Amino acid sequence: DTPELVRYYRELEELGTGALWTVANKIEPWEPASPSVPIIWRYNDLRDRVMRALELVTPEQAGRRVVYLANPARQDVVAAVGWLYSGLQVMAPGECASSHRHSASALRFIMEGEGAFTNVDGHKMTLGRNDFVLTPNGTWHEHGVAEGGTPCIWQDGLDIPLMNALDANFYEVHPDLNQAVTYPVDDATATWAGAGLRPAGQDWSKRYSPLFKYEWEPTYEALQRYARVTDGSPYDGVHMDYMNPLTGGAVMSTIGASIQMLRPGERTRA
Ligand code: 1HN
Repeated sequence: DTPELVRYYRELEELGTGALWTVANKIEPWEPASPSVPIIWRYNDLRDRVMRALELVTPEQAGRRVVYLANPARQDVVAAVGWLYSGLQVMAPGECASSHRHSASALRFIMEGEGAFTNVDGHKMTLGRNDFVLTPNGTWHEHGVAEGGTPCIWQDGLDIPLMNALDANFYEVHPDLNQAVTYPVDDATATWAGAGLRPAGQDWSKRYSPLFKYEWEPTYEALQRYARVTDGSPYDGVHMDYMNPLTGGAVMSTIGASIQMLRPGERTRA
């Protein structure tokens, strides 16, 4: 840059402007460029630490006991990768968090424990190991573990960094703290998880899946059945998407979810 250009850039800066040609490659990369770095979080390393939060903080103190996954190259936001947040949450038997909603969409995968439940807009769902559950943007939700259960750990995934980047996130506590159960327990799965069937005349106009809970047994069975007739992807093994049964598309507009099965000895390509 010549002294004249440097002066010019300074003048522009003082006026709250800039010369596009100095930043064009940065703001319009030739290819998508992720600042996140690859990292493996091992459940074996994290599980005991997550459990320790049960003794260290009460739900009242913590709001929720979560150990979040921090991508080391993303110090600017709390993100596991890209614009997605993820964490491991633990709750003890008899605990129930207050109901709330936010513009971030959330999904959860139950890692372990018995007796977990969640209530999404009045649809209470019982949650077992390896179940997958949605709490889409704007839905009231609360989670807990039944008195007779065991400590439960689930992995949360939310599009919090994305919503924050859009200046669109908010968090609201339910006026009644806990919301009523207004439908029969597990009705969403009973209504929308039929094998290729949907209830006649039932409409759904929301932009997320009406099926909030994807149970593990039919999921594992679907993987095994598919594996009988396919070699699977050389990159991803037997790979299936959780879908909105009404559209065949992603479960929510900003976060999709898939399940992968690797068979014994299987090693996939990069
Ligand atoms: C949230 O609402 C949950 O509902 C979990 O359990 C993790 C992380 C950030 C903001 C909201 C939950 C969250 C969260």
